[in-house]
Amino acid sequence: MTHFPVEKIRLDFPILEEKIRNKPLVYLDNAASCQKPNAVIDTISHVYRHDYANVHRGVHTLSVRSTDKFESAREKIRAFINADSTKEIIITKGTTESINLVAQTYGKANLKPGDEILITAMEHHSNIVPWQMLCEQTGAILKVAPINQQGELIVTEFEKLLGDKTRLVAVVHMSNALGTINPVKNIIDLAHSRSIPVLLDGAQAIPHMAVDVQALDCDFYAFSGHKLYGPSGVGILYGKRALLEAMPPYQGGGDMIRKVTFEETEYNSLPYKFEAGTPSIADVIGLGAAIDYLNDIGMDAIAAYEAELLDYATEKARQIKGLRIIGEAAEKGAILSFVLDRIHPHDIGTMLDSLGVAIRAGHHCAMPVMDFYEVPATARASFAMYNTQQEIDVLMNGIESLIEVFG
Ligand code: 7TS
Repeated sequence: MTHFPVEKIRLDFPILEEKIRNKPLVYLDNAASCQKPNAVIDTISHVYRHDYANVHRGVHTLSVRSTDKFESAREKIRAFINADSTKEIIITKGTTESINLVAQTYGKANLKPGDEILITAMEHHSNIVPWQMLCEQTGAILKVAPINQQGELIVTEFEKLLGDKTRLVAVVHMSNALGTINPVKNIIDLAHSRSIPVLLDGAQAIPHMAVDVQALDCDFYAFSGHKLYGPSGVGILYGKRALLEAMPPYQGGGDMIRKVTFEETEYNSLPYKFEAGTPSIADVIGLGAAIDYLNDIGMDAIAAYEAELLDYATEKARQIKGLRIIGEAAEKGAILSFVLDRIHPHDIGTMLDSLGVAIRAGHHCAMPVMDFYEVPATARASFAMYNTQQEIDVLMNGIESLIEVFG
C-alpha cells in the first residue's frame, strides 16, 4: 500500500470508535451516507453557538456573520469542482432535489411531445423518476442506453440513441449499485457534437475523485453533501451560467425574488433565483468544512488509496466460492456489490451486523439494475477513505463463516 495516513484520518471520525454489538464498528455503507469528521461536527456546532442567524436578510452582526460564512462555503464548493462562478452553484437539499430542479425548470421549459431524454440502464431512481414525471407532463419520451454484463455502458448503443429528438442526456458519473465509473467525457463529447446538454449525477463520484466541471464541460452536475463527509439535507446543483440564466425558477418564495407586487414578481439573480426559502445554513457551512478537510488530504490521494482498497477487497471476494460479484467494470469506484448462493442479501446484512459490520442489502434504489442481473437485491460493501484492509478482512471472514453455516 502507498502511504496514506488512514490511522490519523480515523482519529478525526469519532463515530469510528463506536462498538456495535460489542464489536468495533466496521462501517462499509459509505455509498448510502458516510460518516463525519470532527471538522464538520465542530463547525456546525460553532455556527449554532456563535454565528447563527438567517442569511441574506439582516443588517445585524450575526446575520452578516452567518451570511459571510454561508457565501464563503459556496465559494469553497465552487473551487472544489472548478466551476467558473459562484453564480453557477445552486444550493439544494441533495442530488435528488438537484435533478428534480433541472427536470421541472429546464425540462419543462424545453421539452415538447415526442422529444427524448436519454439515460442509462444503471441509473439510481433519482435519475429515472424525475424524467418519467417530466415525460408525463410534457409528452416527452425516456430512452435508456443499455449496459453489458460487466456493468459498463455500451457506448456504441448510447451513441445510436442520440438522435434528432434527444433534448437532454442524464447519466450517472459513478453507479451506486455497481461501482461503474462511466466514460463521462466521451459521453459529453458525443452529446455536445449534436448540441445536446448533459446532466451528470455525481452523488457517488464526488467523494471518490477530483471533479472538474469545466474540464468535463458538463452542463449540469448534481451531488449531495452527506456522501462527501458533510451533513445531510444539503446538496449542490452546478449548472452552466447561460443555461441557468435562461431557466425559469423552481420554487417561489423568499430569497428568490427581487421585487414582489400582487401584479408581478421580479426574480432574483443567480444563484438565488433557485434558492427559495431559508436554506440549511449551518449545514452548508459544514459542507464547506468538509471540503477544507478533503482538500487537506487531497482527492487524488484519496482516489489512489480507495483504488487499492477496492483491489484488495475484489481479490479476496473472488477467492470465496459461492460469491458472485455484481458489477465488474474495468473503470470502477470503491463499491463491491455481491450475492451469495442460497443466502438472501438481507440475511447477509443482518449476520454481518452481528459482527459489527455495516453494509447495505437491498436494491440500492436501482431496481432496473437488479432486474438486469436477475437478482432481487445485492449485498453492498462501499468503502471510504477511513476504511482499512483489516476491516475488509473482517468483512470477508464474516462472509466465509456465513457460507459455512448457511451456504
Ligand atoms: N444518485 C446516486 C448515484 C446515488 O447513489 C444516490 C443515493 C442518489 C442519486 C440520491 O442521493 P440523495 O442524497 O438525494 O438521496 N444513493 C444511495 C445509496 O446508494 N444508498 O442510499 C442512498
